Amino acid sequence: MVAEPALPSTFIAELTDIVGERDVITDSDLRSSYELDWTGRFRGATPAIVRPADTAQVAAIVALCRRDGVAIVAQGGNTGLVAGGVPMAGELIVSLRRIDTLGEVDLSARQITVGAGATLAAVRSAADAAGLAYAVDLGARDSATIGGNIATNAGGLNLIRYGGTREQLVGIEAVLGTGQTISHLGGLIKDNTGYHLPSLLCGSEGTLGIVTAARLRLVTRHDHRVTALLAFADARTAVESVRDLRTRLDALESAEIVLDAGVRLVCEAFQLRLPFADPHPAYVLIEVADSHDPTDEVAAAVDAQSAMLDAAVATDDAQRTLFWRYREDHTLALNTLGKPHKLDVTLPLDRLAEFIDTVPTVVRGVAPHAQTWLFGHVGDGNIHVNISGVDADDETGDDAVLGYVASLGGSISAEHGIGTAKKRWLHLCRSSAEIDSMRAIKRALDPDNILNPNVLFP
Ligand code: FAD
Ligand code: 2HG
Ligand code: ZN
Repeated sequence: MVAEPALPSTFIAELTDIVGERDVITDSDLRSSYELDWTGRFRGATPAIVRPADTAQVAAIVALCRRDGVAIVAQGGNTGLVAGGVPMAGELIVSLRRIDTLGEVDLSARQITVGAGATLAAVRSAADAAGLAYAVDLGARDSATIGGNIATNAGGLNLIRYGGTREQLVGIEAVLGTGQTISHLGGLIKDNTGYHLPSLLCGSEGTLGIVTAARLRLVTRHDHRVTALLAFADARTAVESVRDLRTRLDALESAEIVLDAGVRLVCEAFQLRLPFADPHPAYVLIEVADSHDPTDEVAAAVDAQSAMLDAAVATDDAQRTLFWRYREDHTLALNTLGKPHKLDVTLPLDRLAEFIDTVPTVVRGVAPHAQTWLFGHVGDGNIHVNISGVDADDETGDDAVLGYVASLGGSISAEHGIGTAKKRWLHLCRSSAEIDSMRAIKRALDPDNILNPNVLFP
């Protein structure tokens, strides 16, 4: 929590000249939802939210902020989970939500150009309506924006098949901290003309430029889906089974792990029935999508899993939705326990089961009253560790988990980014030479250090 920040009224008036009175928000009640992160754990404070309608307005705002040294946090849907999109140091919020254009789907190139403020769900629907699909999907699809997805290099539920956001990004438009606008939206898929700026901006968490538009790759839409829930006695057999299923099922789109305690929490929070008559320690949700009905291939692959204790295949949309709720509703259900600490880590696949088995003990060792919840994108080696029952600012559990992750050769952020929440641990995964190089890039593209200056760097 920071002290109430302020900007001179002349500065607010200049912002108003750029975007109009309606789109400069200074009223404290209206500011509140922009200042608080999705988990409720991180509340910042901002003097104002400014809502540009196009790239030229973003450029004008950046120019003004450079002139007066005003720090900016770019914000999309405010679903980020690392306190990167909320004004933890009193920054001005530039909300991109108004820039939500959806271009025509280019069927021959299989691409679409969209505004940064378009929601992921809107982009997915536009692709679907044209008979194609946008490959990235995640639980916050209705609020998360493409600009936010790009800034965090969002991973999500389909990464094992298609890669994450960076792999979908063909071109980008952004206003850099230098005040210059770069716009490279032509959509050429072969284009070796120097540094690939879309890749650089992707995952940069709003520190180098404010993304205003993107050219995205679309993929084949598969109309036949089979979703199954497999039960296992432990994490080791679950992880081994996923490894085997990947070799058997080319069209495997998702492989997600949940554990008994998390499934019970979800079922209690939302009055859902438990998945099987008897509980099992670990469950893997798989989804296969193809242009023909893949039921027989899935059945054969599932039958081959000798360590599996039980399995259920969704026979209709209602059951498929229920299976996904067991997984996706973890994040919502955990919020009923307070304000969990969230750590999105990746482990090498051969250390994953050991991590899942051991990490609750690691947390209890430093925070005896804490409870550890584990679930995630097991096919990618990405486990979400949530710690409940500790104070919002007590980071002893976070420290123990991230140190343990690093000791196993893992990453402290698989997909949510570093934000402000994890910046003190960046050194666990990045050498000082790497951090120096990132700082040099930051200085070159944001010489006045006005773009999200409070995130990423320790
Ligand atoms: P915000 O929260 O608004 O911002 C996130 C970061 O991006 C901030 O640093 C912000 O400054 C920056 N930013 C936002 N817009 C721009 C822009 N136009 N230009 C420059 N910088 C910008 N993430 C995953 O990777 N995989 C998941 O499976 C996943 N599931 C989730 C499920 C739930 C229920 C929730 C709440 C979150 C989930 N997330 C997941 C995290 C989050 O949704 C993603 O990180 C998402 O990409 C954030 O988008 P946003 O528009 O909400 O960004
Ligand atoms: C997910 O995969 C998200 O559901 C959120 O990345 C993870 O709540 C979390 O910790
Ligand atoms: Zn995730």
